[in-house]
Amino acid sequence: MKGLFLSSRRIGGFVAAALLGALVAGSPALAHSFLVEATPSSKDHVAATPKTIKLRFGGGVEPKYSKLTVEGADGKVLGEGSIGVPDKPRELSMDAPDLAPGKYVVRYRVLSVDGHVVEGNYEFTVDPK
Ligand SMILES: [Cu+2]
Repeated sequence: MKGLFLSSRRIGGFVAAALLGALVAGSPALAHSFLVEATPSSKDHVAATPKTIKLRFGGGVEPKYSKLTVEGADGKVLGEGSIGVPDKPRELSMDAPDLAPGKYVVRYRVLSVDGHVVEGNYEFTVDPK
């Protein structure tokens, strides 16, 4: 997932560089705030609805311009939010909606402090009781 994103970014960068020349080729790419940890995390099975969904990124993110959503397996948005922690600029969380047993998708679209938007999604499962 991460590797795929990186390589598509690289291809995108290559195309842009071809179009715009050295201007784009010289832009820094290392500081993107990629997702490094999440609770619940990808492919997790949890026994009950988590109180919060928390994501930690590799760099600072701007809560005001970021969004986390939880979707059901049918793609319906069940909850969203973007709560930042002042002394933890790499973390974002949201209050989780009440979730029946089933599969859910956490989707994130965040603005990292270097100005780039990073987006992705992963699945977790609430197990039946
Ligand atoms: Cu970046």
